[in-house]
Amino acid sequence: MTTLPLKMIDLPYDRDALEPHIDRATMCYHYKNHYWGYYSKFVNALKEIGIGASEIDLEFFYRIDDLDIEDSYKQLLKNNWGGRWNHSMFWQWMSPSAKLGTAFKKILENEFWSEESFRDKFLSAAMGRFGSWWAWLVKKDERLVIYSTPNQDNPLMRWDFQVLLGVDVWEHAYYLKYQFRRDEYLRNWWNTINWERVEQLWNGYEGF
Ligand code: MN3
Repeated sequence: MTTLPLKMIDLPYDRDALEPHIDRATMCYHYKNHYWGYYSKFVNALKEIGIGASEIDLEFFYRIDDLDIEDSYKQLLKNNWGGRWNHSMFWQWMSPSAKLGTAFKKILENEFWSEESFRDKFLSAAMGRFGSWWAWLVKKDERLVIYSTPNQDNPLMRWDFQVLLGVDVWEHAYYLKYQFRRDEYLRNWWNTINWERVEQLWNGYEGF
């Protein structure tokens, strides 16, 4: 069992490094308040129910339902494990500099015909739910599939797929700068995608 470090990851760039697409104020709030909130609630819930950090691995999701605890604790663990994992990955799915490399561009074109058509499909999944959610690109049987999941859920909770890319479509991810203009946020976020990380994940990289 590979245990996951029970800590917040540092932002791999400065708070203003993704300007003008993601502004400094949003980055500060998102990281310090929201990410911290998921992390601390998860850690506190573990303490309250007496689960040690050494028992936390990627399969922990699947075991939550079998734990001998109250249902409200199960939901609390899922929400905050999800929030913590999703955001830990999200910070690394953005970069001030990474570009789509030739190798992964070919893989995208194989599945979606062109980078533009992939972008349109991914962004329409990211636009298309009610409430708060995430949109995902996953690797399933050597192919690329787009999903979205509500709340802080993610594909790991239901399927054993390699998650390659995800975008936070909660209002807190864009409201300070974009207000209700979710589509503008998503189109600008597109310019921040860390394709290098996406390609590493496609190639089997596991980790934070
Ligand atoms: Mn968020």
